Amino acid sequence: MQALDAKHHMHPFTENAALARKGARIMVRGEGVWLTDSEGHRILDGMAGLWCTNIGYGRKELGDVAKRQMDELAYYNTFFQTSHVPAIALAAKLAELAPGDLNHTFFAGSGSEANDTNIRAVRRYWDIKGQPEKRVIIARTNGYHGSTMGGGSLGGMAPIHAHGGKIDGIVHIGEPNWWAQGGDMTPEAFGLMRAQELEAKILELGVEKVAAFIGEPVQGAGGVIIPPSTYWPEIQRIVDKYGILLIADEVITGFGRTGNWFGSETFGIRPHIMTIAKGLSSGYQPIGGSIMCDEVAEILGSHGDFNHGYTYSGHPVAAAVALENLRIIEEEGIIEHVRNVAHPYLNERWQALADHPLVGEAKLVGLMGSIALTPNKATRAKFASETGTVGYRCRERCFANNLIMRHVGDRMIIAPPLVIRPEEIDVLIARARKSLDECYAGLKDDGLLKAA
Ligand code: PXG
Repeated sequence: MQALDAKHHMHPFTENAALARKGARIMVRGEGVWLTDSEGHRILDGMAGLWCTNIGYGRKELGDVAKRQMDELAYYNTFFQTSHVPAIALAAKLAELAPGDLNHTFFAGSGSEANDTNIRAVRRYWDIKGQPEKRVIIARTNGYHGSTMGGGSLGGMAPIHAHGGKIDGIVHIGEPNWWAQGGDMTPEAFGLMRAQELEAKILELGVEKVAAFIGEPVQGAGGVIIPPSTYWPEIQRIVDKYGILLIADEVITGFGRTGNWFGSETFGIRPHIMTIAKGLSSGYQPIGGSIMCDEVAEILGSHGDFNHGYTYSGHPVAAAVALENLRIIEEEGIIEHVRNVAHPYLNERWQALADHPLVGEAKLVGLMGSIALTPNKATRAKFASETGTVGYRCRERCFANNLIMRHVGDRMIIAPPLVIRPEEIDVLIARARKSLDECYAGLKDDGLLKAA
């Protein structure tokens, strides 16, 4: 299988030639928070796949629902004035779950597609309102919004822009990453300063040019950057003051990840549009969407066709599976489990990792967490080695110890399935600590414990 994979399968965000020499790790089974690979290792998945298997692996109900739906109506579209039961029921359920007047969902097949919908939607919204020059979307460096040309352009990741460029009318302001960028400021002062970059950018461009601001409540792929408490209230104040649209990209933070249905609730954000995917179906089917508030949906729906849509918008099997996933989250009290059991239990142990010589800060919101690796905690120093060298070495130790914990640069990140139990958290922490110890010893041996 490894040879065939190397020969025929192109992996995302991967140097395929290098992977071909090494051989991919092949996953064959999943159960709860556990994966089994082709060599029989039992691996604790500290990343819920790619931040998506919120209810854990192996829930048979979802397969049963998928089979029933395929037997009954495997596919139909939602173009040309038709609809079907799963898409209707899911849209209605999302209106019930989403805060405020976020009552209308435009479905997509993924988070990237949903963000492409958002670009077209916010520009079309201002067109209809007679302000077609309001086209610019302000986003953030090191944000992640997908890898289609639209999603990748909204994202603030230079290596993605370097491959194929970016679409016009999207500009970036700084991220609220106090650990790496806050210098001598307090986190609160730094959070305020970063948020105020939005106001400065609006004034620089002219408010008549600005359509929307987009941000993840907590940057996920950027390294689980939990913003200082001052950040989102100030962003909300600025968005309200200038009357631009606010898009909360909830692809990772939605469906219980932060201890509420949506990260917007955890951080007190009132978006006009929320991007959703991943935990919507717990990854059992590819589905995403944009949940829009009453006013945006009404404007888009009242001036001729909105010229946008995907073959699989509201796919019946994906929608039916997503509904079953939401039923499980709700009826089994999975969000209450995050809030009352898993978060408090993990938080105590996660924060205790900060006593490790390699760990600066250790932070957790709900069940998404990060630790900053550093050669000097007091100064929050970076390593002298190229950024990511130490993180990669730590990730390799985690893999060797059958724990999936990722690295982003020299930060380690986790986002386990929301159903993780205390005894599984003990295993996660024990393996993380062992991996940190081994990484530390290796860095010492190789003379890499130096600050930049
Ligand atoms: N928005 C956010 C906030 C995301 O995290 C997307 C949009 C795009 O979703 P799709 O379904 O098109 O992938 C994401 C996806 C990583 C990683 O390395 C993160 C994502 C995807 C792939 C890798 O952490 N997030």
